[in-house]
Amino acid sequence: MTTKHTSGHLSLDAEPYTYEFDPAHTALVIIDMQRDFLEPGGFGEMLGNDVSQLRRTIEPNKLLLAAWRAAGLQVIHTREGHRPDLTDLPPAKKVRGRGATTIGDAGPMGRILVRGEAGHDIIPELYPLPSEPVIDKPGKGAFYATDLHSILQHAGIKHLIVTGVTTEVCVNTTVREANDRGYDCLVPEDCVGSYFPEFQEAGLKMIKAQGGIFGWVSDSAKIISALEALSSPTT
Ligand code: TIU
Repeated sequence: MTTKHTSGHLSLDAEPYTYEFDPAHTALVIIDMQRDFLEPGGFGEMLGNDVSQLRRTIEPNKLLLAAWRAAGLQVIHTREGHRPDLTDLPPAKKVRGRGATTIGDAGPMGRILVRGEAGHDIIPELYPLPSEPVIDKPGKGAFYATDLHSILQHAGIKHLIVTGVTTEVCVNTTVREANDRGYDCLVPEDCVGSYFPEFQEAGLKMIKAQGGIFGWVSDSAKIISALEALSSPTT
């Protein structure tokens, strides 16, 4: 059940307990919904991963993004990737995995995880509007070596709804970074995905364990109905 709390303040069912937020001070942060991670024939699939595990998040993210935009709230997108000259690519990251094809090499949709290449860009279903900041991040966390914290601070943001891929890698790292910087993070479980079902489950459990050690877990339908309560208050 979703309730309208007080003017501008919403609360919704979440684990480990009710999540309370003021939408005007809350950003929807969509992590790395990039073609190379999600599309058949991309880098993720080339590594042997099952992209359908991630693709099930597209529709719920579309609905949540549409509701968030309709309410006029802050949206931020991120992309994992590197400069074309790879000067921001740590050598350790370049060689990790000992793959024949690694970051910066020619891949199925251009150079892998290089800014400006087709595979690096966000999938068309969730494409950013010109007014929505896109954070290009060289790491797994969205705060490391980016201006995300400044952008959020200038916009007065205190709460983050974090969606995207992958649950245990870039979403988890970003939620941990955000938590340490004082943001209250909510993760809608249907809007985050992992190539590995066991990591999807564990990645969500880690966030909400120990009284919400890093944040809260809920789902997109609850967030959308909370927003509807905001736009049509009953009393
Ligand atoms: N965005 C993100 O999670 N990047 C990754 O590399 N994820 C993997 O699961 N490999």
